[in-house]
Amino acid sequence: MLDLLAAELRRVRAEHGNEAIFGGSYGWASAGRFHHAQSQLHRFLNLFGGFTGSRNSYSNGTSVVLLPHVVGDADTVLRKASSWPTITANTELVVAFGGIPAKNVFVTPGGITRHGTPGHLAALAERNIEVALVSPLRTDLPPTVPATWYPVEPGTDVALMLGLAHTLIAEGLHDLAFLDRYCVGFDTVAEYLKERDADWAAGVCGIPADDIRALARRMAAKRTLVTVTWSLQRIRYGEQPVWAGLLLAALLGQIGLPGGGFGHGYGSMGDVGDNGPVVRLPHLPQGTNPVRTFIPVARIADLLLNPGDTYDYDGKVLTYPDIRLVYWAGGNPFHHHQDLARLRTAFGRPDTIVVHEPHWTATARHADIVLPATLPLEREDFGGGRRDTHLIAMHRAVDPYGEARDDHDILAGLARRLGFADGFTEGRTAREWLVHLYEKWRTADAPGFADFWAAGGYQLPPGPTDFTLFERFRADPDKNPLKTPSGRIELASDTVGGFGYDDCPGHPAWLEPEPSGFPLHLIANQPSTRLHSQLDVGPVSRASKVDGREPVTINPADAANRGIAAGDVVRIFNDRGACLAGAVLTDAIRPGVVQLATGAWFDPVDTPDGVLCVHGNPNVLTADVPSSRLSQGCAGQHARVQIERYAGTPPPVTVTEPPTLAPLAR
Ligand code: PGD
Repeated sequence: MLDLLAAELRRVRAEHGNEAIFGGSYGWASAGRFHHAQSQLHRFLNLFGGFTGSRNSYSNGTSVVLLPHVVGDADTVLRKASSWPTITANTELVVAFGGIPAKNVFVTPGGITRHGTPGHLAALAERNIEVALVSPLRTDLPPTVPATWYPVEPGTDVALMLGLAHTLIAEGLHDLAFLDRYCVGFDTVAEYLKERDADWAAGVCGIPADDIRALARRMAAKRTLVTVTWSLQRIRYGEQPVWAGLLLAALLGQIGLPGGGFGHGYGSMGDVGDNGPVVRLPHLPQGTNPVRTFIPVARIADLLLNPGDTYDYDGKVLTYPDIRLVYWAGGNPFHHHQDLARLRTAFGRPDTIVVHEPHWTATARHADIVLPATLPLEREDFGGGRRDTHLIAMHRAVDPYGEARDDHDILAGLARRLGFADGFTEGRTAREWLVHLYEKWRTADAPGFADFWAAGGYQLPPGPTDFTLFERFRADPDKNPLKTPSGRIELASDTVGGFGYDDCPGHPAWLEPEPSGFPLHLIANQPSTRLHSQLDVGPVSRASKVDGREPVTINPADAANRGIAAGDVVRIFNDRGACLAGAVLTDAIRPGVVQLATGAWFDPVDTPDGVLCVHGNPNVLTADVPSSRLSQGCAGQHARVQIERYAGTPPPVTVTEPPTLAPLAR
């Protein structure tokens, strides 16, 4: 198989050039730093002459394009706003747009040693810190944290934020001195806000105007942290909730004060708000990609379907190259991408699709060549994430299953056939790489590799926690300006406005949703029983299924209107496709809203009405549209749908069994 693949890589490079190889290979892969599948693949493809790559992430790909224009540096807001201990010591009111969903905080890329967020959430409750939960789902905050629930209509947080902002200004509660010294663009937004009072906001977001005004007054009276989850930017016009949340915090004048201001992603990932040391852990060098072409990551189907087409991105006009070979290791696009029927068509276009996978995921099933990869328990590695307390020695627990090999070994075998084995492996086995990377990384205080490995890990020394950027800016904005054109927080941006994008104007704005003929609002959020689609066939995830299908949460009133009872198999559909799911009824969801987590392995059946996923993957329903022309981010968090009780015997779920394979022609 590797001979065949080496020949195909050579052919594509010779006939079409390295640009025709798409190696973005987006995905989480699994814990462990050396065997990180994308790092291995990118090192390999760089040595092969390069590849068309991808930028940003499905997690926060909209924010990371917007924030540099607004605060100069996305990382400032994403990872260096108030730390959890600072919040629990100083904050009096947390206004949590999207909540702080505890289910998301047990992971970080590379692994995580200790789980701090649940303890910090408990501390919020112990210290009687007021929490305003703004979400259609009550489950976006653990039930143990007392909160006032504002069950906002999905996708209307911006209207609520603007209504709050209007109240602050109308009642003279905004901090003019702060706005003057640290921000630009206040006059522009103040003019825009004139028409957007609390009554207007109430009509859009469904929260009573009196409640909006009362919340604004409490925000001005207390040390207030405004937080916005990453899920809120994973929608059409996803820049707006982030920018409007920042505007709200700027009006309060508390940015740079301990426990006040703005935060983004508490509850979106385990390391946000963590005050562990900032340490670069050992990692595999990837080399340099000589090919310059790339896509914003969520444009994968457009890339494959529309070679030669142009599109906007962050003030530039880019062109899709003509992709002939797709190489994926450590990701599951048939889980993470939107409009899976369209993605299926797109995957039919390149000459060859290659996938490394430990499991028979839908992506593996759509590939021409599948190379079985090992799981972390079958290999040796280092584990540890950003701001972690330990570097963990990940010992092999079991031998590799069947013919599975490490991504590194697969790629080393290919590199040998292609004539650059020495460049790829540098003459080292995987174990020798671990020793080499560790010894190169360790300081005098850390034990040698043998002792580190025998001890099972190493406790990292304390280091700078680096939470001071906004504090330094606040202390002296002339000496410590932000990296924006003005050096200040840009409440209105001439740069963004100058791009002329109708779907992302030059200041935070309410943009009307596109009309839909489907009555219910679907939230396709992160699951609580697995990481994305990983181990969906494992016992924890399977125990949560209803009749073997992904549970869909429905308000009892919506269920009753449709004759749906708890435990029924339901069909969720719109004009892009349909899926089956198992009904779970609860009052903890706003009426008119249904929730179906991502990650059920795509199990398609072709029907006269189009594709039906019998297992419950919401990405058959989500639209493959960008958040905006600015960021081209993923907009998969929401979709409009209808639901009905499934009449008759539902088709069985088959994706949990390996596919039947025809013998390989020799
Ligand atoms: P995973 O299920 O983690 O999803 O998308 P992502 O592709 O990261 O896929 C990782 C795959 O890597 C798994 O199939 C796993 O088996 C495989 N794998 C694990 N370890 C290894 C290894 O060592 N080697 C190899 N070769 N393979 C390995 C996640 C993405 O989904 C993200 S980050 C977000 S935030 C998005 N969220 C949403 C959303 O909110 N709503 C919708 N509708 N869609 C989303 N998609 C996005």
